[in-house]
Amino acid sequence: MSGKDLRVVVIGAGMSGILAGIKLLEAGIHNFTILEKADRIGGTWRDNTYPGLTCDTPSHHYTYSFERNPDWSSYLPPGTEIQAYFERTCSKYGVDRYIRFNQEIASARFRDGRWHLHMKSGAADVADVVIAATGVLHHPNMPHIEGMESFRGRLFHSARWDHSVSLEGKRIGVIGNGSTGVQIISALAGQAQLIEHYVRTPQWIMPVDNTPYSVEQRETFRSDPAALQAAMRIEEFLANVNSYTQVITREDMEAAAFWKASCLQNLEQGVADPVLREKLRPDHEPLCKRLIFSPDYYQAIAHPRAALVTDRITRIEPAGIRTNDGELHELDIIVFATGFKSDQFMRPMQITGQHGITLEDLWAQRPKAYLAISMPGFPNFFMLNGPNGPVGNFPLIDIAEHQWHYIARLMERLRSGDCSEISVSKEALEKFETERIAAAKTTVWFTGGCRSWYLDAEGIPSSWPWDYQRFVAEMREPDWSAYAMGPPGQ
Ligand code: NA7
Repeated sequence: MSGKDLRVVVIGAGMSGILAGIKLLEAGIHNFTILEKADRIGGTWRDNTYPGLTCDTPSHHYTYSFERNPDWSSYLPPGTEIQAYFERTCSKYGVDRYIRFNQEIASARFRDGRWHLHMKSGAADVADVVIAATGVLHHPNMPHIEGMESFRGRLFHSARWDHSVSLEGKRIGVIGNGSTGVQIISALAGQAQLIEHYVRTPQWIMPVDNTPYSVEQRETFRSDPAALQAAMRIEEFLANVNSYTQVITREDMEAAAFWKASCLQNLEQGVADPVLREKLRPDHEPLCKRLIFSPDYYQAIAHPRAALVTDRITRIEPAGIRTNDGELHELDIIVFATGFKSDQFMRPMQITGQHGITLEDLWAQRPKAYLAISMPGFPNFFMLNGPNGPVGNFPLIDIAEHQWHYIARLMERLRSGDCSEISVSKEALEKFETERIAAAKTTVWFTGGCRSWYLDAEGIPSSWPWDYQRFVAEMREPDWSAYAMGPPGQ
């Protein structure tokens, strides 16, 4: 890219925002700032510090393609290693100099051809291009349970873990059994005096071998890129990410049978107690919810000082949780592993585009963006991992890299002076949304008989509903006929 000196603001210094910084520098764009509301980089890996935190996609795939990491300690590495990877990479590529911390944006308004940003700190900025890299699972979902304010012990969300609280000798209740709840139970069973797992909907659990890589293995990955590539192919095969996506999008019955059989065998063989096994048996199709990979949850929940609670929570009382069988479960700590509001993205930021259109107007029914990247009336405002973006179980880091390539092509038009403003047309977004929703209704997220964070308020899956190959092809080059462009720039 060369030409007009664009001023770019990136929102967020998590995985996608750091990627944007690296790629801007690579393209010779130095006139940019990354605005980060917290005081550290890392996004989800900064916010989540709960015991047992790991990635749920294979480690060697959870890196930027240009910065592989031979040193991961295991197949599903702990969160601290991932946070360290991003900190290291951010500073290695010189991106840290471009980040301004403690700058939460209150509003962004498009006026006279540029974006005017106002921070809660009172600071302001003006940009030609805004890249929102604000993350998908970022806003904790804290359901209100009657009486929760009255609890005498400590109560917090998994993404706001209170490390000042000692777990020793404590009775801990964990609500929720997504990847987070399962990882916490696996880590704490046997450590606490008692750990109770409150499960509303049993989940399918895929077994995974998470044996640490040996020193020799890591040395080989370091010295021999071909060995690392080979390990990645094995990881890919084990995680079967491609077949996973095919099941979701194409109702590939053979692949579906593989996933179902593996999870079922894990349940049958992994849980000896028949009563516990039946309580843990899901009533929906595997993959309807994001599949959980765990090497040890079934052992953990069978621990003598662990308990599965499937009775409904009726209320929280000063001493603990009351369930609908009338029992009071006395607890010292309650952890809400209740997931995230996956429809928030840049909100609560007030974003106003052309002719006074606001993000709330455009997203009144549901968050939407053409290819998860561009919105009509919001010129030169592009998103990484925007609405309806996740592709099957593919690591979001890989998705962001493809999206960046596409955004860079849009920015080239601005930089060359071909046009001064670029955003998808209303018609192109509507056509895209109609096709996306129709395809989404054929996926297992919709047909599989469950609710999950993949579904929006109307029950429509908020994901890329086609296969990975189509996603990659779409990201190669914009279909320029989908875009409305302002007059040539100077
Ligand atoms: P998830 O996967 O959204 O899981 C949230 C869990 O919390 C799930 O088991 C929910 O049960 C449960 N939940 C939510 N609200 C309630 C209430 N009110 N009462 C009882 N239980 C509740 O979030 P995670 O943090 O585990 O994982 C998010 C992603 O991060 C994951 O997919 C990976 O990609 C990494 P439900 O199933 O709705 O009955």
